[in-house]
Amino acid sequence: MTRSISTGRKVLGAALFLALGAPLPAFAHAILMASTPAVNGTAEGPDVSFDLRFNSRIDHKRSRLTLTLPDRSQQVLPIAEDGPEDQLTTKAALKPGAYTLRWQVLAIDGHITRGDVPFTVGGN
Ligand SMILES: [Cu+2]
Repeated sequence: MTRSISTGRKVLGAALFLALGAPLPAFAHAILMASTPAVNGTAEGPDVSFDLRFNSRIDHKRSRLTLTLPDRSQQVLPIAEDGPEDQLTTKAALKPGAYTLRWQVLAIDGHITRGDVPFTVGGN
């Protein structure tokens, strides 16, 4: 009774690379954390300052702020390039009425996100 059992089993060293302590992936795409004017908020005209703060660094040059005016026309607002890395700031002279600021930003992870900030400029 011959029992041949092949034990030619090579145990290859399993290389487990446990990335303990490695940094977590950078924050996902940018999310709006706070804004001035606030969503559905009111701003005092005519000189309105905008400040949108995100949860991560964003590319100022590849981000865009588009304002929809009360007459539905649109206007691209220049983004200040010297602002904080996680904020977009700009200014505009606005008449009283209902506006929507559409933001589109490129986060450092390469993802583009967008959203709207409707607001009202108060009359006087
Ligand atoms: Cu992302």
